[in-house]
Amino acid sequence: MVFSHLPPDWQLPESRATDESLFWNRRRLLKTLVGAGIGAAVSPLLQSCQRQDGAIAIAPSSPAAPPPPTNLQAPFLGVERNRAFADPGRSLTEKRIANSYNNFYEFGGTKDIAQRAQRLPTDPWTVEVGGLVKNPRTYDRDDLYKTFPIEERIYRFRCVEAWAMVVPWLGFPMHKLIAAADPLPSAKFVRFTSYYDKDVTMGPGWSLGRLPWPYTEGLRLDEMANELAFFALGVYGEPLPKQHGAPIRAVLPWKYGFKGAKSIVKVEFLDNQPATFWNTLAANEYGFEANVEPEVPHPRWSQATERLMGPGPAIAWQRVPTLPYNGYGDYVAGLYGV
Ligand SMILES: Nc1nc2c(c(=O)[nH]1)N[C@H]1C(S)=C(S)[C@@H](COP(=O)(O)O)O[C@H]1N2
Ligand SMILES: [Mo]
Repeated sequence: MVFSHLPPDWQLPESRATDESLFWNRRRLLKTLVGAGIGAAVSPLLQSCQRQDGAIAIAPSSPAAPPPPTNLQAPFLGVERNRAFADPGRSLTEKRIANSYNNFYEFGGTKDIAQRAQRLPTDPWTVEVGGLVKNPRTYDRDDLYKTFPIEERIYRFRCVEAWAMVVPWLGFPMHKLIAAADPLPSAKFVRFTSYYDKDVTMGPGWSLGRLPWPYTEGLRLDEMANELAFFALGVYGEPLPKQHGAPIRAVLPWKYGFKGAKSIVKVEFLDNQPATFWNTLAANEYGFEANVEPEVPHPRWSQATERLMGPGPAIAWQRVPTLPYNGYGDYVAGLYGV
């Protein structure tokens, strides 16, 4: 079973080869385990744990340990972790896993786009903030780092494809940008637009040119103003690698991962709900709101549980229950009249 954002009629031969049971194929997994000196002991277990959907389930041997401190690098030296988001209740996903299992459809429909994404030209970079605001402004990369106070937050992350990670982001809450832009009373929504240049992002053999590029996403203004809504400039103590959406991407931990547009070039304040990439492609599969709701199945799979990456030396999946609003209901339920 392919848990892909792309509806079946969009699953071209290339993306059909992206089944995660192929990505995390047995050979690679065994190699990792052998490398860690535990292959021989674990391989019979793997056989018995190979799931029908191809995911490997290994029960965690111990409860989640508190996250280790992140190894901060320049320009993030001295940045503090926000205490409200220091304990996600699960172990941090290993950096090498989060950095190599990505969705970034501009660079292909597979999870292993990290190499290809290195083509993204991030220097110089500008983000144009405008629309219905009193203070339109174009920020370059330095401006982003200097204008907004940067903090670290560990957030749970839930893709609509039912996989999950726990990631330490570095950045600033979106309400800081709202304050700087000073929206007019008529502004009710925001639209984020990702970098797009088909000559750069679409490589040879990659032919999803018919998708509704550029990638756009949006929020209601009150959602954007919520404490959780975050712009990330870094991850795991370092500036965002290109595959994670360098140099700036949105992170909205109570919503499915696709709401978090990567490599943002434009932020526009609008009076109407904007059309968005996945919603335009398949409105019945990807709502505009896209809050994590375990009891509402995706038309092609259940959302009741998720495959959590790691922890431990092996690349492994644990199947864990999905929580309403991804566990962030205390922050956001009020936005939805609950
Ligand atoms: N521009 C752009 N942003 C994007 C995507 C994309 O394909 N293009 N994929 C989204 C999806 S589906 C997910 S799950 C997350 C993945 O983020 P990560 O690869 O950094 O974990 O990015 C989101 N942002
Ligand atoms: Mo996703």
